[in-house]
Amino acid sequence: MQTIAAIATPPAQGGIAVIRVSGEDAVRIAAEVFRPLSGRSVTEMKGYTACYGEIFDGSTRLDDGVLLIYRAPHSYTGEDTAEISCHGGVYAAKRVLSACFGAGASPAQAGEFTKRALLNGKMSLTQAEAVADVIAAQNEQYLLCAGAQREGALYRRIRAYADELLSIVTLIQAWIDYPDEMEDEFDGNLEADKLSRVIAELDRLIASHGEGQMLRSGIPCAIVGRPNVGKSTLMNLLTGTERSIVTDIEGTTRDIVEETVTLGGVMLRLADCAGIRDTQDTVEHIGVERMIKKLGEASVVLAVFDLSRPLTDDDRRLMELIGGKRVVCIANKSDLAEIADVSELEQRFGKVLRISAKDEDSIRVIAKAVSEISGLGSLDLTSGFIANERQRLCAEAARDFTAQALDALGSGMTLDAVGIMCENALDKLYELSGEQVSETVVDNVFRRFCVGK
Ligand SMILES: Nc1nc2c(ncn2[C@@H]2O[C@H](COP(=O)(O)OP(=O)(O)OP(=O)(O)O)[C@@H](O)[C@H]2O)c(=O)[nH]1
Ligand SMILES: [Mg+2]
Repeated sequence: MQTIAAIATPPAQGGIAVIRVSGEDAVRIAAEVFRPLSGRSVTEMKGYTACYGEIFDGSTRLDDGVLLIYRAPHSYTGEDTAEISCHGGVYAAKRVLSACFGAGASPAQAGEFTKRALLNGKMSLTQAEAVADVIAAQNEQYLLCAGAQREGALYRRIRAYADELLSIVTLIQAWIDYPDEMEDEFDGNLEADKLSRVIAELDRLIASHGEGQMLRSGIPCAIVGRPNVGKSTLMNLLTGTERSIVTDIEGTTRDIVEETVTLGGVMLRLADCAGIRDTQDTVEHIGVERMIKKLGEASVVLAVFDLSRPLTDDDRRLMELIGGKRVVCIANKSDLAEIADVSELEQRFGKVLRISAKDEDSIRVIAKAVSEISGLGSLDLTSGFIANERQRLCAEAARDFTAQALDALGSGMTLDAVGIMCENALDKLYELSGEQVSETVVDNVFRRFCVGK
């Protein structure tokens, strides 16, 4: 396999840039471009050793930096690898890379280092995919889950289901080969129980896809209510910014203002919307329409009411609009005299949070409620989850084949047929884990990676 090279750090100015070279000729190429100041020989450097020196392109000195050597198979890719750290200038890094090309390296494709790690048995496909998830993580919770996935959590989970199916297939095979001896061994009810268990587990796994997506990108969360109840004040409190304009004029917010925050360990994609009311104002009317659309997309709704005034028909229209949603009911302006009939809100929502959007302590109260209502605060995906579309499609197909196997068993079809359905399900699980997967699928996975990873 050719020796490849790429810049592993982002194409921006920074403290250092790292140029990664991997393959049979990695150490020779490093020796050509890097001269240790100590005079030691690069080709004799052991794995996991580093040295300081100068970087050259032919006779041109480019920079000074550090060379780190990994020896196969003890490297990320499983191949000999050299990492040259130079000063973090965009041009400096590009020049060091071109010096490596000059010494015989080929440009790495997107994700090619990780692809080689996969091909060299350093990790499974789901572990390789998790590398992209660790890189994409923007909050603590997702980082922990992606980290567990990287350690093989999903792989282990799939293996457990595959082992269960395999035990059924093996039993059926034995029954077909030795029907007389196996007559007492095969208990249809027992095998049906096993299949039902696998189906339930796969259903749980498939559901983890949506949860994982929410952890990764944040929960879409709309802040709604009639004009002037304090939605934008709340938005600013939760984001710790002055993103939304606040005035005492009704209909201040028209366009949707969006910001991402982490509350109670849960990442929220907050959308501050126009206040709901009938209006002749063309611009505000469009704002209300956008609010209704945003409400449709929201998984969690922060419904804001004004404690200091009686509830109105617009409040009641809102209550109808958010029926069926996960709602945190917020009775705002608790610093003023309570005029609104809170029992009406309590009847509708059960729990009502009396807060003031001008009081910092309200953040904690709302964070707790959001964490509870979304169910994500306590969600633990560290036992593995479905992280992307490829995995979801495989898991769904495996689930459907297992359900067909269970139907076949229940409806008295031949055990042969049951066995074939189980084998189909197994194939899908092996595709999911990457143990049985086409080159095209693998290429597609790594195409989404960045160059240098
Ligand atoms: N006393 C008091 N006033 C508040 C509180 N929250 C908001 N306000 C005031 O209520 C008025 C309206 O606040 P906004 O945040 O602009 O209300 P809004 O719901 O975004 O209004 P629209 O954008 O018009 O829909 C402003 O004068 C705020 O200062 C609160 O907790 N207590
Ligand atoms: Mg507003």
